[in-house]
Amino acid sequence: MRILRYVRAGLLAAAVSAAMLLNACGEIPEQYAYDEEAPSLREAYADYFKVGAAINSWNLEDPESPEYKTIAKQFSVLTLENESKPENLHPEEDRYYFDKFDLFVDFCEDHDISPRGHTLLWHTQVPDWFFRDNGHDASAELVLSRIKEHVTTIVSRYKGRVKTWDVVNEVIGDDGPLRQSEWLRLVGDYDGDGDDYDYIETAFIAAHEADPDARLIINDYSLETSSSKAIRMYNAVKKMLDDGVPISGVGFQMHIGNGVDLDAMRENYRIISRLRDDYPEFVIEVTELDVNCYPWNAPPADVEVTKELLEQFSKTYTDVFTLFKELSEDGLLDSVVMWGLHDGVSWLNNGHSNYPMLITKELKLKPAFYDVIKLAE
Ligand code: 9MR
Repeated sequence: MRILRYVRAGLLAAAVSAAMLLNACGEIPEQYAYDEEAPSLREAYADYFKVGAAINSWNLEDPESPEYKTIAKQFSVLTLENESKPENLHPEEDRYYFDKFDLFVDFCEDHDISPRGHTLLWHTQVPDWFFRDNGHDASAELVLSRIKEHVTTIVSRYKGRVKTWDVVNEVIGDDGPLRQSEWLRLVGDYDGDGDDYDYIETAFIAAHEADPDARLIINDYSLETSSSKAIRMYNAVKKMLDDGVPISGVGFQMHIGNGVDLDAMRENYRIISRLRDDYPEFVIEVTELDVNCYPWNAPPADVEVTKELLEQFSKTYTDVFTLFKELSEDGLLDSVVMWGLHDGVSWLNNGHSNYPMLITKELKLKPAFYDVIKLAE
């Protein structure tokens, strides 16, 4: 036990001195993300794409707080991390709670930031009432009419103000074509046309009718690393587009590991971008980028911030931003959102502290932040 503690302390000391070394060389200034002289991601990437983060409404309450100032300075697009999901916006069938989302949209308008709506439908963070009728399974008709009412009410409230919606989240299967969810189980192939996309189609059609100018996204994870999942996404979207369903683009969540195979990733983006062959306006968005520095399936322990990790981390971020620039130059990508404001609030801190964002938990800029800024120049 004691030996382990000494090993951990030694590694921590090594990590700290690695960070100090960088500063002592004068390469990395000690800056906070909200400092006036600090570089701004939104400014650096203005010619390529909007850059943003997932935040929470409590970050927007005090204009003097470091979080508020960081958000206003660094970002041109924002997502609410949890407060615009079905369980929060629409927890009971006849009750909506819009106050947090209203505050968020007002803040965005005051700061020339694009608000994203995340997410109209998901298999998780969704209240059970959608699927039940007097203690029994709801019929397909009832589920579809509830989807229509839910989507119409929310999208029409923010018509012209929230220009992009994640209409459905994580509906593609990890093995089969679609995820097995309550939506799928209860609605199935309702129109009898041979596919099971009916609940997804209903959501997109309702969103489009409520705001014909809104960008409507189908959002999912692992598209960048699993070509079979990217192909399943391509097939589903192609079929729906051919059937006239108004899908504007695919969201790549991009919850990635520390170290990427850029060529393989580029190929997976190409699979989705082939939708442009028939639908020239089709877009891609990056919706939830973060870099998990913790190996999958390893037992909980804090990430050791070694020199090697720092270098790999910077390389991972610059690799993916290199790809984003290419996609932007091809006219495919105009929005990149990171999933969290700083390390301290990332969802990846479960049971151990992680190092996934470009900004530390003290709101200091990391070396990788400066590398990403340099890449834009
Ligand atoms: O970051 C969100 C976390 O606070 C919630 O507990 C979690 C609930 O499942 O959802 C997280 O956000 C998810 C996003 O909405 C969809 N893609 C995966 C994200 C990380 O889990």
